[in-house]
Amino acid sequence: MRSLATAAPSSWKGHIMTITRVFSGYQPTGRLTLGNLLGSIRPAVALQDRAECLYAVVDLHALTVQHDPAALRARTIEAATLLRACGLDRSIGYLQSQVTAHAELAYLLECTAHVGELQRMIQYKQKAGQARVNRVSLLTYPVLMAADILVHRTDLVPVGDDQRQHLELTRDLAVRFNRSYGEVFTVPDGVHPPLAARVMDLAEPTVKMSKSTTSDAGVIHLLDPPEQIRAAVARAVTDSEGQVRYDPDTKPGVSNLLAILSACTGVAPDQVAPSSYRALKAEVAEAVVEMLRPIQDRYRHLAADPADTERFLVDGAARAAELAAPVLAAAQDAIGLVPAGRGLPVYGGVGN
Ligand code: AQP
Repeated sequence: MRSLATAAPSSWKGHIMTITRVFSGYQPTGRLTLGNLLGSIRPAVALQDRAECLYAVVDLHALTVQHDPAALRARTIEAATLLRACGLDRSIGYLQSQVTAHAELAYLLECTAHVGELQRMIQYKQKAGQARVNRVSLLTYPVLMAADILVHRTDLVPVGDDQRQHLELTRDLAVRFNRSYGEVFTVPDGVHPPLAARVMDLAEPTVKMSKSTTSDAGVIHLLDPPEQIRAAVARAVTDSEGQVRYDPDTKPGVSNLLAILSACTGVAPDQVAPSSYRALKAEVAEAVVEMLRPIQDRYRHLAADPADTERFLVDGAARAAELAAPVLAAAQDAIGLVPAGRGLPVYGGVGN
């Protein structure tokens, strides 16, 4: 939460007002998963009544690895519709590429970031190691993510555990820019769910569940039919101990199932203790199927009227652009660019 008395766009100056602004982003690199829902979408939905919330399908981020343009477009539309179906319909929702201030601010922040700190990003090291040739954008995308957040003077970012390092970079860049050029950005905080902040892959419980994984065996997508969800949970890797207890270090598979069950039902992991792994899996499968049922119903309803989602996104992009413009202008001004359309000020001269 912040007072906007000093850092406000010029149209707000003079009004002391306090608001909390929330931003979250979802990459259309694949189909949204249970991890995305529990780690970020649900916390973002819960914040809608207490804050001014924005979210974007961050389509530019999906260009950082090899991609198929037609599939990207289809995934983008699916994600935008599905996020509404999950309950993010009282937020300002839009497609990142339609609000150009994100990419414009990213360049200014690239002029603030250091190559070494980007090379240290865990996700960069993981993804860069998988390909023979890497796109420059794979290295720089955490800066674009920082721009996504900072361009709205975001206070709170609902994110899963995997994004902690990127959020820390965002905070570092905001502080560095503010120190060097003057107070432009709000330094944001992360909001992490108490449970299931890192949902693990059911087939490989030491690795996070991911939408762009090469094998789908351990991934639950939000639009998977119930029988597919039941089969994925039934196949989930556990251990040979046979005891249902929560201990992520020594029992990652069972603890992951308990965390998912707990996040779905709201009951603490040590309070949900089915007698056997079989019973645990049955309970997890039903809890996930029941949680996803209304989302899937709503998705089908929304997908039948794409024009409605298009209107929602166009309105969202217009509002997001309006909110971003003064922040981008403040950053451009602070860093030393000559602002457009405000007349050329008389400078004292810089000598030879
Ligand atoms: N397994 C997860 N558990 C909890 N939260 C998760 N998130 C992602 N996976 C999990 C959170 O979902 C939000 C949106 O994620 P993203 O679209 O930015 O992509 P990501 O973090 O890189 O995760 P993915 O789904 O695995 O995408 P790919 O495969 O493209 O890397 C974020 O808040 C994230 O923390």
